[in-house]
Amino acid sequence: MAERKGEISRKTNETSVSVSVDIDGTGAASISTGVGFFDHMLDQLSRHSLIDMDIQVKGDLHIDDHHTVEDTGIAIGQAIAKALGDRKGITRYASIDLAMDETMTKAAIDISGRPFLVWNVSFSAPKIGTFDTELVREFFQALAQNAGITLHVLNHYGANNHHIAETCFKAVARVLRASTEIDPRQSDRVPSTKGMLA
Ligand SMILES: [Mn+2]
Repeated sequence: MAERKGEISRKTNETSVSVSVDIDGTGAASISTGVGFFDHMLDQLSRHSLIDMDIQVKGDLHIDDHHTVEDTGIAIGQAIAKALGDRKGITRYASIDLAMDETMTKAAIDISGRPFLVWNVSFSAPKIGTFDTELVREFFQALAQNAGITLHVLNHYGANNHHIAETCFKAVARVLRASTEIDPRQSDRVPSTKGMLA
């Protein structure tokens, strides 16, 4: 099978982002965004998707974390889209209900080529440490848009905001893993009656 790797470098007046991914990796991560909590979440994304991720970001953190988080999501999304190429052979659909202590979060994915995010998650506090909780959605919006995936995330319940955020990243990681896995029963064709997904 051809390698499924993607590399994106993106530079604006607000951020400088370089991302490389290997879909068929082991979850090896080298991540530095300058935002501690975000690094912790991206580490989960890599570890539980088994997608190797090298993510190096320098952003305008003197303003806030917004541009850094959004632009990292854009670059990861673009890198994944590039790595998936024509999406031939992929499983395409996956969903999971992921538990972590008192929290339960569902993620459902369609590697459709059609970007869409349905976000049904709320936080009881505006911050986790110094991290703005509203940026969790911003990240997944940028990811879904740029990867060309339909992504639904629903928090069923939970009390701790760190857990709620972390279950979102872990659940999306697991559905990314399952949906990008090659389906041995149709490994040489695109899983769509349209004949294309890209
Ligand atoms: Mn944690």
